[in-house]
Amino acid sequence: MVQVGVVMGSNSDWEVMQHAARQLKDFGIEFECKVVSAHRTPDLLFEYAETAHERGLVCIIAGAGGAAHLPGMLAAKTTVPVLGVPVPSKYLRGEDSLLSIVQMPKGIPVATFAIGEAGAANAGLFAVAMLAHQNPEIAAKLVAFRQRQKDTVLAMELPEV
Ligand code: RP5
Repeated sequence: MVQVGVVMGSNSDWEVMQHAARQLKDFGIEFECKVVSAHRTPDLLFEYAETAHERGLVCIIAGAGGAAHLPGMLAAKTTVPVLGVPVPSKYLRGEDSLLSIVQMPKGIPVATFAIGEAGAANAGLFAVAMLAHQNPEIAAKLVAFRQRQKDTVLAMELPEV
C-alpha cells in the first residue's frame, strides 16, 4: 500500500523533487509520484487531497515553485500532514516559493522545508522519521543512516596550512 505521496506542480519540478523520492526509495517505503497543478488542474488537486486519507497516505510531500499554492491548498482539503518543498523559480530563485509555502495563515499548517534539493531530501527523510515511529524496521534503517553520516563527518580531514 502506498504510504507517501510525492506531488509537484509541474514535471519541471522533478529535478528537485526526485531527491525526496530517492530517500523514500532508499528506505524501502512505498510511495507514488504525481504532477498535480494547483492552478492548472485544481479539480485533480481536490480529488487527490480528498482521497489521501482513505488511500492510507501517512503524509504528502508537495513541491512547487513561484506562487507555490499547491502545498497549502492540499493542506486545506485534507488532515493528512503536508510537507512543503519550495522549488527554485526562474526569476526569484525560490525565495518566492519559500515565502508562499511557509506563510500559511494560522489554522492550516504546512511543514516547510529548505529551498531545492536539500529541502526535498529532508522532506523525504522527515516522512521516513514519521513512519519509523510505527515501524521498528524503518527505525533501525534510520539509525543506521544517521550513523553512516556521523562516520563520514568523523573521518573528514582538512588540508595542512
Ligand atoms: C509551478 O510553476 C510549478 O510548481 C513549477 O515550479 C512552476 C513552473 O511550471 P512550468 O511552467 O515549468 O510547468 O506551478
